[in-house]
Amino acid sequence: GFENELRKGLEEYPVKPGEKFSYGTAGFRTLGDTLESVLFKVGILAALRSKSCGGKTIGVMITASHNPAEDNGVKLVDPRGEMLDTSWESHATDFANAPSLDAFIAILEDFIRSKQISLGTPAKVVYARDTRASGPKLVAALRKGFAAMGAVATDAEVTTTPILHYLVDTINTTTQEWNVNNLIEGYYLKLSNAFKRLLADRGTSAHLLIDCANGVGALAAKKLDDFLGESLTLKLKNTSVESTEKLNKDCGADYVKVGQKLPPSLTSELRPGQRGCSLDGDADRLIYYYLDDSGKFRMLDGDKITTLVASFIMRLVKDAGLDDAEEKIKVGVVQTAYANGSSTRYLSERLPVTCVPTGVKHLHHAAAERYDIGVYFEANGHGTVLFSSSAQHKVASHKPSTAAQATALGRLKDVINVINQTVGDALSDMLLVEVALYHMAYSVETWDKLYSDLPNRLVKVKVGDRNAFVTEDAERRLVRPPGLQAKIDELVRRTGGRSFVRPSGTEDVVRVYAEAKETEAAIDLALRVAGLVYDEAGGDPAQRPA
Ligand code: G16
Repeated sequence: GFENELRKGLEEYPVKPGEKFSYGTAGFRTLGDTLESVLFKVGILAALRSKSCGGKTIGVMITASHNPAEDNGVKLVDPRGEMLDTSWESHATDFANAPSLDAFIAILEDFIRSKQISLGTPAKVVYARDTRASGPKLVAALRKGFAAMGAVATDAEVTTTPILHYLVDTINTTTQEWNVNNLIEGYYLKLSNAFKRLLADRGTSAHLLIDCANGVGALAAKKLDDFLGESLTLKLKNTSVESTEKLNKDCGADYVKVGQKLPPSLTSELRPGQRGCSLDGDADRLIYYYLDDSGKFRMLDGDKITTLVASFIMRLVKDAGLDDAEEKIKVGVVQTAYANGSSTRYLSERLPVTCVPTGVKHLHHAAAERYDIGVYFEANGHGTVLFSSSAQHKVASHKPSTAAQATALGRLKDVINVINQTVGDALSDMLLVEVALYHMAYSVETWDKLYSDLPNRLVKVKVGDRNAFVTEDAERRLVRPPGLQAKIDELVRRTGGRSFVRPSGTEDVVRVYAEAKETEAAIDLALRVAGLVYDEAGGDPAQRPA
């Protein structure tokens, strides 16, 4: 039976000649129309992952996040809501690239043996997709993979990536009877109830403009708005989810972060001093901004969010009396090489800071390993806060000795509930920012002025083979191609500033980042380094970055 199902699936979803897939920073990601064969096999892999985790529920999210509308992707979510164990990634790649039924069965058998997976264990999965047009077809292929393995599958339909991560964690920990709609409602209740308590004494309701990137975040933000009542009034823009071609088009968190500018659709919406924010296509990234007195656009990215959130949490820990010798809770920050140098400097003077390679899984892991409370954000706005179980226990059992301590402790408990600890969650992060601003008594300008960003530039270089670029030291240095790093060092030495080069894990490009004291110098450095990369990769001189 099983082999027959596999045969049928592989006949229906063959790997086409020349196709090559790779499980990267955020799973498989490429043109949506090419992904059906991958989804069928991901269905099988997710079921095997569930079996190997003793029948725990595994998540599958179909999305290409901030990437263009015609792209799509898929990633697996492990039982506690975290990204798939990295030791399974190369197997996912092998599965996807198996060219024939025989090759696939050989890989499968070998894999099942090496991981000692007992096929008799039941498999459970929960899956969701974003609003992309290719989504339904990919879901159909995924379900056939589940069916071939006899997995019990729960459909969370069209929802955000962070909600899917939350669902996986909740399904695996709840002791109650559940259905997916109740669990999703529980998510909104958890966030909004804690938020309302934290802002109970604010009085006036604030307005917040949200650019929903014409994606699934629009649906979730609308729902959240209903739960928030008068505690916060959301003004939603770029909510055209039906026009699927508009997804991330001239809007969304990546557009704002990379272009360092306001989406044109918001220019007549945002008034000076008012704050707004952008979500990305699956609502796991968040970028804030405002217009200053002179009408100039000011961006508050993941680094600024880290700074605000870490300061707020450190203050609560201190005010609650949890930073004394006995119960000391250590708060720390995790960043990547993309973090603005000014943010790293500001933060390092106040708390421990760790730098890790790009990809939420790396930040999440470091935050969990190193700190009691780990605040992690990528500069692109993807991040959250992790509370270790010992920190959560200390918060739960701490006996405050003054009324002020009791208040701070109560707030800390609510803050934990506002946060989606499983993964970066734009809507949860947005509530957290609003809470932090209120309790720190910061205006958006005060927040912005905690430190000034160094001017910076991010450039993409299209090369023949991005895998020729290999990094070390948390992606801050290249080890291959040989000799290239020395040339970059020489440029940096001459112009000042900082620059690094790394292959993207989600797009077929090499990324170049540069920052310097002056904008001109940052742009110049980025372009010069991009030129070096281009020459090294032997590209067409006509397309050399300039
Ligand atoms: C994904 C990852 C992020 C990463 C980003 C860009 O984001 O989840 O951790 O920063 O890709 O990665 P790269 O530079 O390797 O292409 P998202 O929001 O697209 O899922």
